[in-house]
Amino acid sequence: MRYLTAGETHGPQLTAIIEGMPSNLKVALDNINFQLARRQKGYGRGLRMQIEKDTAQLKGGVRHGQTTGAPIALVVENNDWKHWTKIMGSEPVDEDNEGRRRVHRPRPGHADLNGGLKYNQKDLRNILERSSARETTARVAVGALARELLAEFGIKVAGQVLRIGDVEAKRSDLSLDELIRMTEESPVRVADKEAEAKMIAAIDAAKEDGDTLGGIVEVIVEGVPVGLGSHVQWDRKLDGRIAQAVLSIQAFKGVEFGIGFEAASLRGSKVHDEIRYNEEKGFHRASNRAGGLEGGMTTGEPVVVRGVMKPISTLYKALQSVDIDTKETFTAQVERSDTCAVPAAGVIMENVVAWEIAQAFMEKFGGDSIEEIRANLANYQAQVESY
Ligand code: EPS
Repeated sequence: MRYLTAGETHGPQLTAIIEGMPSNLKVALDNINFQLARRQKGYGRGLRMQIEKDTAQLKGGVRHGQTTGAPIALVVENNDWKHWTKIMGSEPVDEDNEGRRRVHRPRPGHADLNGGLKYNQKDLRNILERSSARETTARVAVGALARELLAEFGIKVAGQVLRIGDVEAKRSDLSLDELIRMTEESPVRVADKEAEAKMIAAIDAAKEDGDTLGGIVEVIVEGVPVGLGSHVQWDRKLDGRIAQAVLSIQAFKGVEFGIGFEAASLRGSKVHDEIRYNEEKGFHRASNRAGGLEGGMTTGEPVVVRGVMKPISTLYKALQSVDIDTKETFTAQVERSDTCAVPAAGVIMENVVAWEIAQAFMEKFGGDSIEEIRANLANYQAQVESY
């Protein structure tokens, strides 16, 4: 399976084409829209989220609520487009710099300057419009489709925020369903109520100071069969592929699995997961410090992956930069921005991880229809059980 997205943050719409989804998968638009709505929530978002009410439209590949096996075309319109039709239209315009909303002052921390240099663009809007995290709307919609596929085979995805700024949440040993229930109710997607209040206060304080906050989010995938991904070639290792997907989310700077970076300071005896066997569970692990992946393959334990998001780069408390026309130093002016998008980033991460798992699942059990995949999976499960 593969997909591409297109579209600008203030353009008419975001578009995704998804190739390789099997036929006969039930697709409920409500489930896609539910994921889109989750991405728009979260304490600390700015004014743009009051303008957008993201809803997906399926323009190909789905008929009468089921996939046909044809490429799926998916569209999410930007409500803000009506304010930008001239500025962002595809037709030539006579407007001056101001009319075009030309950007010549690159914002530190964004793609503006290196993108402008690379693509030889003197209007940095041509970079920022596409580098914007608005693009994640399309990726969440694609991930929502992947979740439908995974759900068909009992695979569940959940996420939680573990840190915002200097406030850390306590990790709990809630069941996945309980974790989903708790985080869904929380404005910062955290299960630890004490940390929740402190996180909200930290976001308020950063906003007051014209500053922004980053954090850490965790995604857990349960029900994944053993053996997705492969040790035999570097680009088939599933942990590497998930890491790439996570780091491709705007503003993400780090990724870890299981105990992750903590492994650097522990002895091997405190890091590796001992192997056990019993009739009921078959082969399994005594612990899951590896985060569900060894040798680039799933172990059958839950996949546990965390991502680090840096604070949003657009600050009201402006940073210094250099004008590309005059080469003079200036202090950036900001019209609107989010203070903290970590809760939303958690939703995005759930959905990009879901896609990677679904893609590896399709490589292993791939068939053209859900029925064919079901038979392939059952055959493999029987092989694993009798091993
Ligand atoms: C973003 C800047 C803001 C965010 C936007 C991402 O948009 P604007 O410049 O229009 O105020 O609101 O996020 C979204 C629109 C979204 O849907 O998440 C940026 O520069 O990346």
